[in-house]
Amino acid sequence: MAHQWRGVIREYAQRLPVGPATRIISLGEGGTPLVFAPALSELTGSKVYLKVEGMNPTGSFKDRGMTMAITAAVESGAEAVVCASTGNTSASAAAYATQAGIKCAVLVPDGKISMGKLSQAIAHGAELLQVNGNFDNCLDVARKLSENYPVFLVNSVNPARIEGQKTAAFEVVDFLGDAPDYHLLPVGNAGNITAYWKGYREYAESYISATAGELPAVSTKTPIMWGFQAAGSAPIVAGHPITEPDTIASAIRIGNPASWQQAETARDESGGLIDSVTDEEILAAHRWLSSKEGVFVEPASAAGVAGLLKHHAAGNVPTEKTMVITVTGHGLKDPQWALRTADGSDIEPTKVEFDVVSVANALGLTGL
Ligand code: AN7
Repeated sequence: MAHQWRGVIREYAQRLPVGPATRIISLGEGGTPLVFAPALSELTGSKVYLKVEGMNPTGSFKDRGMTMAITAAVESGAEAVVCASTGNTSASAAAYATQAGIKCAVLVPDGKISMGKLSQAIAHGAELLQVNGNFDNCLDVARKLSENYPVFLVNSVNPARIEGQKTAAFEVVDFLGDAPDYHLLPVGNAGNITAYWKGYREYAESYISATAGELPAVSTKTPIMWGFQAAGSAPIVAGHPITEPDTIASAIRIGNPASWQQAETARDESGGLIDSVTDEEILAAHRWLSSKEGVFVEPASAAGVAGLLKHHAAGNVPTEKTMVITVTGHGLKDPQWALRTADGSDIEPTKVEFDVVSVANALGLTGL
């Protein structure tokens, strides 16, 4: 008999700050596929898996954190939430706030978020404001709004978000039987790398649960964390904030990450790295995923794969290891990038008449 996944809070209740009386707001997030990537595995000689986070209810990993953040908002009696967003956080906040029956305001950089994400926030009835500024400006205003007005902040500076997002690391270990040797992912505001590192550490150590007492370690080790920023928006790599971040990967166009320090901790404690990948490398990885692995992602989501390809070319990727790469959001969020060739020209689908000979000719088939 089929069993429905119950969402990350119910699946991992013992390891999350919830109790028996908590009203859980969930859309069934998490439980996403860990897909073996044959072409990347063949290239590197390691076993490479993709954690396909586009399979979450609103199409990105943000839902794992949002189920916790909106649950916490409701628990605190909030009637409205606010977030700044490059798009995915706003789509997720709007959906979960709708289920909770509370208001949602989102601040997005004007003209800099994809149509798919904009449509989601609007479809769910969020109060959407396009701010004349970038994401970092939006986050600054959202924080001040939550400090001075009756609105609850659901950006990843809210610890509830990190708690929910750490469940992705639990799933990886639960599916593989142990932690992977390496974990690669995109870095924007740096909440996700913070959350994965927290999850991996909690699974490798005995864990004191609020509801269940001491829980034994689940994994024997933690992975080496490799995070990748877009080259035009790579403050952690540069060592200073970027005032005018730029990249085609709009989801990670962030110049001053809120969890900067925690990302460096994850890097340093795991013996890993945070590096940058160019827009060309991101688009090549995006194309690799769709054309060789069968996985369609939005450009920012391909940054981890771009990082693997870059470091493989430089001879830095070991063989015979287990590697997990998080691909963070669905390709349908921002589909325009698929309709372009590597040299930037538009791809036009072939048009044919409705007869079998025209179709066979267009496909280059000869008769039996
Ligand atoms: C597809 O939605 O910051 O390093 O406001 O949408 O945890 O910020 C999105 C970030 C990677 C970076 N991939 O994750 C937002 C937002 C996708 C994303 C990231 C984002 P973090």
